[in-house]
Amino acid sequence: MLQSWRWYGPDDPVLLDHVRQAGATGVVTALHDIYDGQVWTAQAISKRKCLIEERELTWSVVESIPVHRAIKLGTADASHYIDCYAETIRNLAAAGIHTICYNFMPVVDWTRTDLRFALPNGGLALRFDAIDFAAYDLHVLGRDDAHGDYDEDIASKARLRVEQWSDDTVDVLERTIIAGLPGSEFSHDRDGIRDRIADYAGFDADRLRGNLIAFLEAVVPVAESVGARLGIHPDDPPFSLFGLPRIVSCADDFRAIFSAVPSLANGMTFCSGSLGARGDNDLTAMARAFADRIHFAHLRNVRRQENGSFFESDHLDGDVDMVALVAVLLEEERRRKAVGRMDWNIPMRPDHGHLLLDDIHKTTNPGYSAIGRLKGLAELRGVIRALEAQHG
Ligand code: DNO
Repeated sequence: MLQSWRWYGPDDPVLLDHVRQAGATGVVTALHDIYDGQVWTAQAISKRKCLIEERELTWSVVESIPVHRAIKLGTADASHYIDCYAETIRNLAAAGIHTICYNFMPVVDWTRTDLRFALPNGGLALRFDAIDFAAYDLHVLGRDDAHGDYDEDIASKARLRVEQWSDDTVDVLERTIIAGLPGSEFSHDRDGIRDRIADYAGFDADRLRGNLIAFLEAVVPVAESVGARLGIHPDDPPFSLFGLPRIVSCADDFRAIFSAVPSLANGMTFCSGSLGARGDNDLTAMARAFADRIHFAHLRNVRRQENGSFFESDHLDGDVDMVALVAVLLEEERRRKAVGRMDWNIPMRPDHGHLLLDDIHKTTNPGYSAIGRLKGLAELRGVIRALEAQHG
């Protein structure tokens, strides 16, 4: 596997020199300052690529080219933004960058409620608490119709929860949920998110899926023609938030996406932490079923808790059978090599890491501190080495 590392660009407190020390050779990055659907020009791409290559690293994956909300909503200007997207794919491919991760989550990208959840060993992890989320949605945001989206048990726990909150608690939680975690395409305030949610009035999963398929029908042929591969990232968490449809959460969702646009350029980012937050997702089976379309892997673990809550556990310990998953990915690499696929070396990155040691007191991007990921990568590398050794 191609060992990679997410880097947020020149402002990332974790430097490319640190990436080298971690032993990764691939860099996963994006032009994060271009988030409004504009074309990434050849010059801007080349500037970023040079920074990476100066450190003797390779820009292995783009994470992400944001999909403009006009495309998700299917508004009249969608085709303009689809053209821009296609142009960006062409420009990246011309620079030799062929693997592109993106998501199709409405309004919010990845979402947590707690960025400093204390682990028994003193480290800190990211966590999603379903009751905190419901309490925020029902009682702070006060979203219209929210009551219809929670069962009575969750709603009554949420009612008790909100009574215990101070103004500060609400402030921190609100920022955590809606201000956008690193790499998110969106940052909202309370009124802003109400408006964005209202944009989706009358949307169900089929309508959102229809817009995803229209997007793929336009951009997948472009990707295929320039040798690029698109890997859709699963919803994180893989269930509805704010009553909005999520359509990339389980095996059936992926099947629908792939059968609508069968080209292998229409693939997935296999994010074990996102998919693993749902007990009914069998990750090993999903990796086997979609192996030939896995263009990128995010390797991370989760421990599921009551009511749909979860926290990010150690990379090898949690509800995801990481060893079994890596074994499927390595088997797929051998299969690709045997059939002569050029993209046999699947890029992976240690996804997220705990706050550990000195990092606890530093300012880092949540989930993307150096030491926690260093540990994660080292553990995963050990698994890869040991499994590879079994095959000579
Ligand atoms: C979080 C990331 C996501 C991911 C996007 C892909 O850590 O995995 O922000 O980059 O959803 O578009």
